[in-house]
Amino acid sequence: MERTFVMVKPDGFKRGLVGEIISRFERKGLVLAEGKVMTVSRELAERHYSEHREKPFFGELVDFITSGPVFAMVWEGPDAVKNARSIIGKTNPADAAPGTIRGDFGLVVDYNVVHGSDSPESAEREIGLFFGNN
Ligand code: RTP
Ligand code: MG
Repeated sequence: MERTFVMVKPDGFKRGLVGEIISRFERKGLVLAEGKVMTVSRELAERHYSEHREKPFFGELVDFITSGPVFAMVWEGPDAVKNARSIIGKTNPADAAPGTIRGDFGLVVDYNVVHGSDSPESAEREIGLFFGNN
């Protein structure tokens, strides 16, 4: 059994996509373990995205993720990280297949609706950041 961290980003929250997104993970068979509405502080955003600190888009990414409420979740199941990433789709919605969340609901990379951890190690780190180490 594995855990992953998933977050509906401010664009997805504002558009009322939280229920649709939860439903897609549930239909796949993953199990919701934690979920909460929150606003991400700049400090948390910078820690969450620390791997991207040197990228040209880092400032805009932090501005965006702190711009409004998000819905943070922990999902559990076999290969939870990989299964969640395949439900979410490729980073740029223009490359994401129809049937994925980004393929169905996104247009541009800056507003790609949802985040999913990229490895079991990242998942545990991100769950710790957003939900504490329980
Ligand atoms: P995420 O972390 O949000 O689940 O997305 P990801 O793994 O598919 O993509 P990652 O490389 O980790 O990038 C994190 C987020 O940064 C924004 N981004 N913008 N302007 C750009 O070229 C660019 N590249 C990435 C996206 O919002 C991406 O989700
Ligand atoms: Mg990532």
